[in-house]
Amino acid sequence: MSCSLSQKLADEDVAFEVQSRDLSQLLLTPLPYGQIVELPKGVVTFDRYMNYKEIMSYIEELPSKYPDKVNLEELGRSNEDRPIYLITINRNNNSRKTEKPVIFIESGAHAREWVSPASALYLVERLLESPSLLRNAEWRVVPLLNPDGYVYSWNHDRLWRKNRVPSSDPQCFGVDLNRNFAYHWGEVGSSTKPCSAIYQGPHPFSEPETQALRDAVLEVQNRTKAYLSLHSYGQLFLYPWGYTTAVNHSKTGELVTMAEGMARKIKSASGANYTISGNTGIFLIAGASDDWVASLGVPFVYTMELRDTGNSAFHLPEELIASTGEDLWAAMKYLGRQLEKKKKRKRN
Ligand code: 0X9
Ligand code: ZN
Repeated sequence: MSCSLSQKLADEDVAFEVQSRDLSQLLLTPLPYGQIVELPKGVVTFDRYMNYKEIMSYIEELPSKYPDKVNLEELGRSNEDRPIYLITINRNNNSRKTEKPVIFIESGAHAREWVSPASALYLVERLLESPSLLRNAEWRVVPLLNPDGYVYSWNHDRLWRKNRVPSSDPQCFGVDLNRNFAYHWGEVGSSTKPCSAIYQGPHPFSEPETQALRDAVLEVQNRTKAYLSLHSYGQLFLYPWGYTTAVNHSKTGELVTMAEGMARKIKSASGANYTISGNTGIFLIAGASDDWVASLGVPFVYTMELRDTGNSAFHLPEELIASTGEDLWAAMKYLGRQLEKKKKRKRN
């Protein structure tokens, strides 16, 4: 964006967001994504972004590859009738009577943030290799909350954000799923206009995608100890409340300490800097999933904005997918172990 344009917008008091510092580069580079040689069934890669079909094929093969650890559930279907999956990872998954604490991961709410579902799948792979982290927790991962948007961002508009529901305006599609949750819905940082990128929807939980997530969260509400909403970009841990600066979350101290621990682990694993931020006003937004989950009483809730800090924005280079996955893995190992320690301390 040229200086004069951003100056003009600022002068006119028009809120704007820089989505790409060099749009021509992004749009003129022929996207290789239409022409990739598709992976064989059930195979995963973090060397490049996987298309929708590949992601589905990997997810759908998991239960037969790991029958004792993985349970796959279809939570519902998107507006365009694609499945919304929940992957549950546990030891001895066959006995579903487990009452272990749950760590819940939500990813892929925003279509263009491709590194979010990629990192969630990276985490799934790591968890399946790490039985010790499954001993005392059950991991629940919704890897692609917005499949319709993801497909649209591959085939039509790389920077698409919302789902693809038709609206009252025949020209405009999509609800911002992260504005559609029923906690202070429709307040700050969201729009009533269907053409806006942050359209909140006609009412809270109006979308099949958010309904599916709502029901999955409510099912394990009492035993969920941590919830992570994965987005990009910015390298941030954001904790509630995100809808206001007027109220502090009652557990702010603990939320910050845990986030500091996660950021420290990432720093020593990869050198990447993640900043911790509460309701500082950068992301004053109502109707996001994080606040709704925190309002249920889940103690450790974060939105994690993954890499980078703005150089490539939503089009994070493929070489950085695995490192971003490692960031998440380092953070989740720490979180999992801290929750174990807390539980032990409580018991003694
Ligand atoms: O705006 C969002 O939904 C998130 N940022 S993004 O750039 N990935 O779109 C931030 C959500 C943070 N949560 C709250 N403020 N409640
Ligand atoms: Zn996002």
